[in-house]
Amino acid sequence: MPAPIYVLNGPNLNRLGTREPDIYGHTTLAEVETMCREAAGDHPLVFRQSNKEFEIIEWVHEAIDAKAAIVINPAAFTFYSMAIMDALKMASGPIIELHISNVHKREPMYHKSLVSAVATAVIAGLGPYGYVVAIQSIKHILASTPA
Ligand code: DHK
Repeated sequence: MPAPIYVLNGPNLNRLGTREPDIYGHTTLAEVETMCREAAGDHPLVFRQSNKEFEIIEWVHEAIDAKAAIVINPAAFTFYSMAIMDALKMASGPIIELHISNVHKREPMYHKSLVSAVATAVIAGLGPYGYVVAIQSIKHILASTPA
């Protein structure tokens, strides 16, 4: 059984569906999780969200110990959490940084990600479908990486 893909979500993403729908749309986090599980197919998946930075860090450590791939939407932590960046630096597997919105089209405070420097790839602006692309990409990377 392959290591699960860890999909980790940061603060306020639990409010998807009603949170600034003009930016994030109307898809709820539960619906995003369903999309992720459908995209993962038989590949095991861990899907979590927290508003607490320390929890996300502990889940990154858990993924690292499982030698798992990580899809992470750090949300606002993207731009100032050196702690999450430092945790991700320890990962041996692929990391995809994901944003529902195109953060580069938004206010300047959304333009400098601390996570991008340690991510394998960045997906931003595809809406919730970006999670599907991220999981498909992780599966492709894992399939093309020698065991
Ligand atoms: C989600 C958030 O909560 C914001 O803080 C980020 C990201 C953008 C998103 O687009 O998924 O800046």
